[in-house]
Order: sequence, then structure tokens, then C-alpha cells
Amino acid sequence: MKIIDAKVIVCSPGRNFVTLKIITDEGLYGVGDATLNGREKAVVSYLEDYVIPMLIGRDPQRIEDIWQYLYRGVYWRRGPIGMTAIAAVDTALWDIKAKAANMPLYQLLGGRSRDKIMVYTHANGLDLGSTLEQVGKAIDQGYKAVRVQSGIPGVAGTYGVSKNNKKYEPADSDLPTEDTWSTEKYLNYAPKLFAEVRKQFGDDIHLLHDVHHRLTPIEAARLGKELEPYHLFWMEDPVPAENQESFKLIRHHTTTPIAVGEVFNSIHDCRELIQNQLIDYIRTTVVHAGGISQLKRIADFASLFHVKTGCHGATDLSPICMAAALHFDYSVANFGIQEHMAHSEKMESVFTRDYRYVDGYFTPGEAIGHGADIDESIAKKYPYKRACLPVNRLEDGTLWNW
Ligand code: KDG
Ligand code: MG
Repeated sequence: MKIIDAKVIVCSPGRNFVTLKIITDEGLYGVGDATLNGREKAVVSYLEDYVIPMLIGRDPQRIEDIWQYLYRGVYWRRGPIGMTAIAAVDTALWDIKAKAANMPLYQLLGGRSRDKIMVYTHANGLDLGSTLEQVGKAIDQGYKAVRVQSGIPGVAGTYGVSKNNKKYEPADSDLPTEDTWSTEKYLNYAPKLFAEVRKQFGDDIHLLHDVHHRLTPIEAARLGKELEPYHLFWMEDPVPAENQESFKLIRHHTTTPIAVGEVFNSIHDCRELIQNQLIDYIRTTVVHAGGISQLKRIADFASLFHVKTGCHGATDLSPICMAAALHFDYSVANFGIQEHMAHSEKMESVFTRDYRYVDGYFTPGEAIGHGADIDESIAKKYPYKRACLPVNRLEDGTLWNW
């Protein structure tokens, strides 16, 4: 089998998605998600100007060799742009291989390790009352795990909370909008929020929370400690993770489980965190961490250190990524949980998929390949529109982590 063509499809059905389609001489093709929120065009150029010309004529069945060719063979290793491009190629090649084998992808990955995949959804509100209402709605929809984010009293707008009663979508402007942040107000409010959620909804529902990289290690230690009575499933991204060693300080102070990794693109970004058992869940996912091939390596490594998976699954990851992630989740031994932030109907109209939701759990479906595809004629109706993620400033104007 040979790769004879590949193309990049960009569309914006309410938000931007980049999709790679790889076509073979035997009539089989595969698709992979290549979306990097707010920097989509950089990946498009990387794929079109460099990667696609290198793919033509290669045997698509040699997934590992092509992965190494695009990683080691490029000299400039790692980085979100290159690794997202590699992920798209890798996902499309696994799709082709599974189609050639006439199997759903999870069978090629070793078969299923479980019957269903627990997902968590998002509940967010501008204030305590509306946040509690959203948690109640999620529980009524059958979710067993809910991520809770809330507006902070005295702070205008924050991560994870819709500003306009529409579904939360952070890349909301042509150029970055500016949010304001107060660590002090947040730290005073977050334990009260979770106390109320537990009081109202009891102990059985899994609760998650995303700090979104905003604290220092000692502040994160305080938060983790104060949240302990509400036994969170995890506290996510408490601090930016470039300094992996800094997690030791958080770990020494709290038993609240920690999840990190949605912005990582290499196994080396999480090596110290995993081998020193500084985290409990690794959030790397298919599209930003080099595809299924590298995700399998990360999960196997993590399993040696009691770390489970918890793949990122926000709406900026297309249904193609979600499909591939669910096959991975189904097969991997040390699965923890999968994020599910529902796409809008308009977004879903561009993609076909076989995965389904039943009562808090997903299954990837039995379609051959990963089971997701793009409808190019519908995609054409929604041209690319630049949209950036916000930036964040402290109340005195200092630039902070968003
Ligand atoms: O593009 C950025 C989003 O994917 C990110 O802000 C979502 O943190 C996120 C999450 O946990 O879903
Ligand atoms: Mg996050």
C-alpha cells in the first residue's frame, strides 16, 4: 500500500477545526485531527509545506517508522505545532491500518480492557447559585463525574465560565481579550464552593476542578489541603508545569489528587512528574501529544508509577480526536477518566462518528477504523475565522497565566 495524496481541511462551524486526510492507492483513507486552538494556521502550514510532501509514496502501514521519521528525522524535535502535525498523521495512519485489518481501532490496540468509558462533563456558572444549578443538570443527565468552575465574587470573568449565557468557548475573539485574576479572592472562594456542592449533592458524585495554571506551588498546596474534606477526583493544572520539580512541594502538603498534562506534547514533559509520583492522572491526549503511538508509550510508562490516564477532551479537540481517544481509553490498562465537553450541533454536523453516550459513559462503537470522518461538503460552508484564547492579568495589570 502507498500514500498517494493527503490534504488539510480547515473549517469553522462555530469554532475552528483542522483535519488531515491521508489517501492510499488502495482506495482506503484515514483522517486525523490537527487542531491547535488559536494557532490553527501554523499547523496547516507545517503539514502542507513540509509533512505532506514527505508522506507521498510511503507505506502507510509503517506507522512507527513514519512517526520516527517525522520526529527524529526533523532535527527540531517536540513543540506543539510539530507534535500536533505528527498526531494528525499518526491518527490517520492508525485509522487506515484498522480499516485494512477490517477492525475497530481498539481491537488493534489490544482489545478492550473495560465495558464502558467514564467521562466527566463541565458545570459552570457566573455565581454560586447558577453553578449549583448546572451541577444538578449534569447529574440529571446521568454523568457520574462533573468538573465544577464558578465565577469568583469580585472578579470580572474567569476561566471556564461563560460570559454571555452561551456555551463556554474560550477562543472568543479575533485578537486576545484580557481577563482579570485575583489569587486571593479565588483561594477564599473555592473551598466554600465545594462545601456547598457536597452539601447539596452528597458524596457519591465525582467532582473535578481546573485551576488552569494560576497558582504558585505553596498556594496550590493550600488549596489542595482546604479541598481535602470534599474529596475531589482531581485538582487540575494547579501550577504551570515547566518546572516539574515544583510539584514536590504541593505533594508534600496535600492528598488531593493532581491531574496535569493537557498542554504537554512529549513524554519528556511528564517524565519527572510520573516517575516521582507527583501526579495521579496524566492528561495528554491524541491531538497534542503526538498521536496514539506516543500516548500508548506515555500510558505504559505511567502505569509503572500508579498514574492513570485522564485525556483532555475540550471542544477545541474535534470529534475525530474524541473518537481516537475513546479507542485508546477502551484499550489501555491504566485508564482513569475521559473529559467530555459536548460539541454543538453545528460542530457535530461536519463530522460523522460512531461513539455513543449512555448514562455517564461512552463506548467508541464497532465501526472499522476509529469510526469518525469529516463531511467535506458541509465543512466548505464554514470558512476559517481567526479566534484567539484570552490573556490574563492580575488586578494591578501584571500579565499572568491564563
Ligand atoms: O484550548 C484551551 C482549552 O482546551 C483548555 O482551556 C480547556 O483546560 C481545559 C480543559 O481542561 O478542558
Ligand atoms: Mg484544563
